[in-house]
Amino acid sequence: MIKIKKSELETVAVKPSQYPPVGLPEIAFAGRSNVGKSSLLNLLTGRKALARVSGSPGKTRTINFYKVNDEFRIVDLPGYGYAKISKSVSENWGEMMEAYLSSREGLKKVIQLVDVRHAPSAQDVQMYEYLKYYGLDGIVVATKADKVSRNELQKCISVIRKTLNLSPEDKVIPISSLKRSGHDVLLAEIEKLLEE
Ligand SMILES: Nc1nc2c(ncn2[C@@H]2O[C@H](COP(=O)(O)OP(=O)(O)O)[C@@H](O)[C@H]2O)c(=O)[nH]1
Ligand SMILES: [Mg+2]
Repeated sequence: MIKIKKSELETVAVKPSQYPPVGLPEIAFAGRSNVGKSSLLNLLTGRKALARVSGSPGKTRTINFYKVNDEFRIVDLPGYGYAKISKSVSENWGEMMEAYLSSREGLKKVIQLVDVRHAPSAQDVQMYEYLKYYGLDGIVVATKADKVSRNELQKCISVIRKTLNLSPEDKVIPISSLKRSGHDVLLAEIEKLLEE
């Protein structure tokens, strides 16, 4: 299993000219604002405050590139689904995502995060369709797994599978950043991707 020994915020970008140089494989995280992307990043890297965890959703309007072990990058994509943003901001979000997802060299996979408790939203479904279109789909993380009981968990996962229209080979990995559980499964998947 990979051990994350070193991690740092390398670059904050809003357009391709600001991306870090290609050459390292990248794994990106996508999901609605407040779904738990920053918390998961901190859990994976074993750092309390590498990524800023926010009580008020919708703050991250940038693509954040984190360099891990000088070997690969985890890329925190801007969150979607925050109601209070203006039209120009959401258009800009679309352009930013398109620019990154459509042509980023070295991008191996986009891990989509959804809240375990709720059926994925229309925007989650749309995001996943988009990932499929680019061949970047296949791994979904169900966040905040501590919020449901063991019994409920399987039911929640099957709702996620149905709503996102997942294939049997697609993976749904429940993780709790609060209880610090499940991330080993994701790390093993990331390791596999990096070996490909
Ligand atoms: N109970 C619980 N809360 C979480 C978990 N992960 C994140 N949160 C909370 O959800 C909120 C949003 O988290 P954040 O990581 O900033 O989400 P982001 O907007 O997707 O980056 C914060 O209040 C976190 O403390 C989790 O695994 N369990
Ligand atoms: Mg965040």
